[in-house]
Amino acid sequence: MIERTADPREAERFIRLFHAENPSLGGLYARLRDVAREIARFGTYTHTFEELEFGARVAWRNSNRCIGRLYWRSLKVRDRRQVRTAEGVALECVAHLREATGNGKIRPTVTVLHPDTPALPGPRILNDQLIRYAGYRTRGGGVVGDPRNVELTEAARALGWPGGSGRFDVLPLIIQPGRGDRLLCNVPGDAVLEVPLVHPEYAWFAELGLRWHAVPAISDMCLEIGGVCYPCAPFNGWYMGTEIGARNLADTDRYDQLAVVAERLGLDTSTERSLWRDHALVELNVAVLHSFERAGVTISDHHTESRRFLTHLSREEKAGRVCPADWSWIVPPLSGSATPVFHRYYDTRVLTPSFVHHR
Ligand code: HEM
Ligand code: NRG
Repeated sequence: MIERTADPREAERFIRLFHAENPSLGGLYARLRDVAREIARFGTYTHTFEELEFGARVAWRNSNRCIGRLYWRSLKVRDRRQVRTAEGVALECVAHLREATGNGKIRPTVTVLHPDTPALPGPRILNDQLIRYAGYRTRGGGVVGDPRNVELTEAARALGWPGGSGRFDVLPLIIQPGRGDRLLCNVPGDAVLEVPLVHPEYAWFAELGLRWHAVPAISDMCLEIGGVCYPCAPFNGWYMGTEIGARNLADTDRYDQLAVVAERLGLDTSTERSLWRDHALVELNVAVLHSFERAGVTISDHHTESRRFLTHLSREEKAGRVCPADWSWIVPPLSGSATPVFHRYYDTRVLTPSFVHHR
């Protein structure tokens, strides 16, 4: 739902959940009464910081597509609910990146900006992540950069971004405030940590000129807590290597590097049966993990992250909860069957609080 008024039943369900999981708090009935009154008068209500923090953490816990949920309790919640101007949102996004990136030891973080209210929608970020590489259409019908971001690049240009010509040009943020015009904001270079990709054995790999940013920060999902919608709540964890090595740099509709890598490896690309794609995928993924580690940037491999996820599942079961998951997203895109998450099914329930795609 994209209601700007808070559904009182959702609010009650959330407040009950918060108190059920934090039994030492007390005061459930007084809080339920206050929330009901607030909604009746204003059409919405304000979460306490503790409710917000719990709600955001549980939204991560409820992310069916996320393999990285073991550390859901340690999510750092930056409460910036008073911020609603485009300039304010831009500053907070940059501050978020700086804090979450640290010196490479990445901290899972969410920044919560102004919610939707009956009076006014909250601000929104048009970029699907805080850091995205431009994709420029060429005359020949190809793309320089990330083909996934061609539309976003064109939207930035239409708003006056001069653009560049590189394969890894960081796009500006496009911020839509609740009222008024969109704002274009360049992300300062020192807020964007990047890792140049090298291979532990093949010196030529560096010549491919590949790189990736350290922090995946999803910025276009709505954080829904107890009937309140926070449309601007960018969050990040760290990368699992396959996201970069098996998808972003490998997919044919992304950077499409498998043939390039296979050729440099001297593989026989004239027949599928040489499994040149598979071989190139592995070397590309080795390079990603090696390069991040060498740069001191947090990253995990899919075997470790799969094991952690199963630990998370059993912890959740012990806590008496179901841990819903979407097999098609949880299983890594490389060596799926060599990871333990492949060999079972999951509960597919959809729970709230949650991060949802409204766009
Ligand atoms: C999806 C890993 C932290 C929420 C994913 C995916 C991976 C992943 C591999 C699938 C992405 C894809 O296939 O494109 C991790 C790792 C983390 C982490 C290694 C390290 C700490 C977080 C945090 C949050 C989160 C902190 C929220 C607070 C989500 C959500 C999705 C997702 C909502 C689905 C995104 C979508 O629908 O496009 N995660 N994650 N994750 N993760 Fe995590
Ligand atoms: N596959 C996307 C990122 C999706 C979310 N992945 C995470 N999230 N690791 C990509 O940019 O490759 N996170 O919050 O850590």
